[in-house]
Amino acid sequence: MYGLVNKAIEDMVCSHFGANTWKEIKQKANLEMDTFISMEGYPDDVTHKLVKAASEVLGLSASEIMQAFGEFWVTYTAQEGYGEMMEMSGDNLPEFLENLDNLHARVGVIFPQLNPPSFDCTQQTGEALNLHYHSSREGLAPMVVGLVKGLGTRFDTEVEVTQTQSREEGAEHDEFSIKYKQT
Ligand code: 1DX
Repeated sequence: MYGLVNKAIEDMVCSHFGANTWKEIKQKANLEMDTFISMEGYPDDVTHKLVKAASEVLGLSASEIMQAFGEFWVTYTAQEGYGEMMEMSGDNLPEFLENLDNLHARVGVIFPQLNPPSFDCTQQTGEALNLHYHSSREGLAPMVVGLVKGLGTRFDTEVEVTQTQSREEGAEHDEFSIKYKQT
């Protein structure tokens, strides 16, 4: 994944727990590199090692960290140069989710090492939808829960996310039932 992802993890840990805790996590992860360049590609393993080390140091499950990270990602990217792109992608939760593949397509033109997931919305009503998540990466469903919650905060929308299909349990892809109400 692009270094932007690892930098976002660093920023999240530092803002909540401080630079010393981050140092400890980085040491535990035992990485080749000391800093990350946003626009450079890194093996997914680097991100996995960071999440595993953070989980050990902070005493939180990997799934809790990934969910918190999903929420963090929405505000982080809006602040770190991708605010305009986020604004172009929708004015409300369902619209943004519908536009995610377009957002990734635009990023992918400029950053060809992007390996984007794909999102589909079905059974859409004014207050609910089913979100289908296809990714070549495994284990990121908890992050998607956090991403949707982060979008809820972004759009002042109360949101309830329930995973209804799981690839870990043999389904072909992950699926989420999303209920929402703009306040
Ligand atoms: F609900 O399943 C809301 O590296 C959502 O594979 C979901 O392959 C917002 F410059 C710049 C760059 C860089 C911008 F090249 C990424 F560095 C992308 C900014 C998306 C904002 C996907 C990150 C692939 C890296 C799913 C989890 C990963 C998608 C991560 C969240 C808006 C983003 O993001 C999976 C990679 C951006 C960029 C957004 C993602 C890669 C998302 C969302 N994805 C890199």
